[in-house]
Amino acid sequence: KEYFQQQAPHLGNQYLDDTYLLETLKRVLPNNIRESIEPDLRRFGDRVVKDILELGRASENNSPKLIQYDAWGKRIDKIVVDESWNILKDISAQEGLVSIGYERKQQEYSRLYQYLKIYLFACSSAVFDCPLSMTDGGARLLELHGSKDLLEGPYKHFISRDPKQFWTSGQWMTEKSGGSDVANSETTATEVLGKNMSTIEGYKYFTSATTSQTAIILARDCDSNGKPCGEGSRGLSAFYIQIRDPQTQDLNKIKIHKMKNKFGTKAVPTAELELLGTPGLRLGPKGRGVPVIASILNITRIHNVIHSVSTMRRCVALARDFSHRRVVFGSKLSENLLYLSTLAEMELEFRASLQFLVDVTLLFGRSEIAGKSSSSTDSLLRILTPLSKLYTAKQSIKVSSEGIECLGGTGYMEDSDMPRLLRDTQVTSIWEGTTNVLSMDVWRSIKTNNSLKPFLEIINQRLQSVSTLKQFQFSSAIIQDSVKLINEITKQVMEQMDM
Ligand code: MFK
Ligand code: FAD
Repeated sequence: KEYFQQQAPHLGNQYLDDTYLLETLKRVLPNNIRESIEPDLRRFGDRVVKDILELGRASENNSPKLIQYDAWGKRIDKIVVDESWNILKDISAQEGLVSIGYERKQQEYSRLYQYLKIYLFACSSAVFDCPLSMTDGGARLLELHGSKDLLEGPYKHFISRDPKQFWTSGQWMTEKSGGSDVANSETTATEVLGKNMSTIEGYKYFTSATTSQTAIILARDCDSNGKPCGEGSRGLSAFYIQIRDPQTQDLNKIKIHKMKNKFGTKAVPTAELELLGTPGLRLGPKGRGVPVIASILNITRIHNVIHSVSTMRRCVALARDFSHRRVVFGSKLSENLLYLSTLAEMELEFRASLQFLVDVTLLFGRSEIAGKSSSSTDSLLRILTPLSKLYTAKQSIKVSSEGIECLGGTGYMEDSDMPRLLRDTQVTSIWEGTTNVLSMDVWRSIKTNNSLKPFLEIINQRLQSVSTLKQFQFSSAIIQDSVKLINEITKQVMEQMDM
């Protein structure tokens, strides 16, 4: 007997099917730039649902393993990853997922081009965007604070398109004593007299992308007698370390104690490890580790937005396609108003978040190009980075949870792909600063970067332009009221803050 067979949802070209993205790009990109990058995005939009998706699934199904000892009892601390993970790294280099942002061929739009490719890649790649984000942040930090040697060496590796030359990099801040409040860090960096380097000792409690070649880390400066040079976060500096010897690939005075047993991001190697005198090169001034490493944080936070928005888009794509294939109570779900209202809510959250991502990326791109940047660009970028990260992370958790329900019971099954999307995005509200910590960062940006004024100006502008749209005429009175209210709040906050 032949039983009913439900058709599975199908993923089409992730660029061409993304109608809201296509509309948005028409709005924000000059024609010549859009036309020059479109063929690549179209090709990549297809690739991410073909070999890249298969490689991502293979990585997910074979999580990294730590082999601590060889057969003879020698400590080796080898992390074994699935071969597909290494291939994803090679593809990342060839596709220019870091380099596009540094070649800057599209000038102020280079970041948008780079981040659109990562947006397409993220949900197919088993979160390979995690090592890419930290490599991107590392490259920018070296561009800003690196010596000539670092710019000739690791920087070139980070931005290489040649898989044999391409290196990834980690960002190690979190210790057992605190991830949000790094002032409690116990890791020390002792200056080696007569040499422009320090030896680093300490225990790092979360280190993702541990198979990378390098890392940027925080450590407390000590003099040659081991006495700490400063207290709290003001005593911390940022250091560049080489995790492995480039020739032998042996760990560089590092012991890996444990692989983390995680709820999601299963393919990403995250470990607890100990530095036992690893040589480190200070980046930026002594005691300025937090503001120096913030140039990585502010980039990885944007990558977090990319991952969250990419997750929402993937869930909407799967649920929408399914709605055309599933029949309930005599008609397709795509004709069912109640189901459509659920999809519409998901789509709305996705669109708002995509707008956030495009806004913050355009500002970031502009901020890097001399002559295009301005103090209001920088202030706006400073406030929108934590705000977009905290908002989109929470929304992606909500949307991916809804995505599971949209596919019914099968959505709850591992091989439907939906549980992985939820698990992987659950961490976006924790790593790179939790929601509460980022709320405080929004406040910090208001106090120290004068970001409230340009932020409210842009909200006002947006509300004004919405109120002139024909289809929103009915609500223009409400919009005018909102503008008045925002102006009133701004005035009060400015007065209270003496600004
Ligand atoms: C898939 C895509 C995503 C991939 C993710 C990759 C894997 C995950 C990797 C990680 O999770 S890495 C660890 C991430 N850890 C964090 O995000 C730490 C969260 N905690 C904070 O952000 C705290 O707010 C902070 C550590 C910054 C608090 O440090 P302090 O030193 O107690 O704060 P303080 O005194 O307010 O700031 C010190 C200086 O840094 C100030 O400058 P000044 O000394 O000149 O006044 C601040 O203005 C500056 N600063 C702080 N945050 C900044 C910043 N500057 C620019 N941007 C920021 N975001
Ligand atoms: P805590 O800082 O102890 O926070 C606990 C709770 O307190 C949170 O809910 C937080 O929001 C809240 N809280 C803290 N301060 C305040 C406050 N002032 N007001 C109100 N509430 C507050 N770190 C790295 O350095 N490198 C990595 O590669 C890395 N990879 C990671 C990978 C994964 C999968 C995970 C889960 C974490 C990773 N982390 C990494 C660590 C991550 O950045 C930290 O877990 C995060 O910053 C939170 O720090 P914590 O775990 O110490 O929690």
